[in-house]
Amino acid sequence: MTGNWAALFFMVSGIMLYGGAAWSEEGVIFSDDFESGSLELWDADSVVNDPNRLRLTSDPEHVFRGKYAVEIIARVGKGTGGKLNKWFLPGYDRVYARWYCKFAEDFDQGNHMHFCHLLANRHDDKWSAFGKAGVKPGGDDFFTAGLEPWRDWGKNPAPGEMMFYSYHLDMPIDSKMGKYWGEMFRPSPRFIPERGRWYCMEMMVKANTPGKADGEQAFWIDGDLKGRFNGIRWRDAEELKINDFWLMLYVHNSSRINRVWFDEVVIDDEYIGPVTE
Ligand SMILES: [Ca+2]
Ligand SMILES: [Ca+2]
Repeated sequence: MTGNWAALFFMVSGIMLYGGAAWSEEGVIFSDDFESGSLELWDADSVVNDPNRLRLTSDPEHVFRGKYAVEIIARVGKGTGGKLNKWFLPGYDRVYARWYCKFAEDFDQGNHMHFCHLLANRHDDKWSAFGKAGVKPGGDDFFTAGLEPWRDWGKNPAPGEMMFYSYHLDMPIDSKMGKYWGEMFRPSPRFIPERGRWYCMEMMVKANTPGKADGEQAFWIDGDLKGRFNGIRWRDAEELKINDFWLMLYVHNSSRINRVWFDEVVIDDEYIGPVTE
C-alpha cells in the first residue's frame, strides 16, 4: 500500500512538473482555457446565461487554442457588454493575470470602454470593490486597476493605446463633476493593438506596504514589457488584498456591435508569460 501511494505521488508530481508552461501548474491561482465547454469555473456577477452578450464559441477562426474560446459582445446602445468574474479570497499582495484576446476587424468602441481588471475587495466583503465608479478608495475598502484600450478622443485608431485605468489613494478629482474617475497611466511609447489578431496580454498589480508609496502596476504584450508604473499607494491596510479578476468588455456608448474573443486565462502570484507548446 505504502509503495503504491509513493508511486502515485511521484506520478502526480511528475505531471505537475512537466505539464506547465513558464509557470508551475501547482502554484496557479486560477486558470481556464474554456476546454471544459462550460463557464462553471466563474463566479457570481458573471454573464453565463445570455448568449447575446457573452458565450462560448467553437468557431475555429475565433479560438486561440483548443476547441473553445469566449466571445464577449457589446450591443448597440449605452453601457453594453459582458463580464466573467473570478474571486480568490482572501487574496495576495501581488497578482498577475494573463489572457489571450482578439478584437474584431471592425471593432470601434467610440471613446470610452472598460476591459479586464484586477481588484481588491475586503476579505469580509467580497463585493466591496463593486459599484465604485466615481469613488476614491478609503485605504481599507478597495482598489482596482484595469488594463484598457484608450482612443484618446479619436487620436488613436481603434481599439486604441493600452493603458491602466486605476483607483488608488492619490487619484485626482474631476473638479467639474466632484467625482473620482480612474486615473489613466499611459506608457510611452504607446502600444496600439491591431484588430483581427490574437495577443497575449498580461497585467500585474503589486500592493504597497501600508504607509509607503511602493505599489506597482505593469503590463506585457506577447511577453514584452510595455508599461510599468511604481510609487503607487493602493491601500493603508495590510489585510486589503488583490482577490478578484474581471474578464470584461464594457462599452459606454456603442454605435455598432463590438466583439472581442478571449482564451487561455491564467491568474498567478508570479509572472506567467505566453503559452509554450
Ligand atoms: Ca504561483
Ligand atoms: Ca481554448
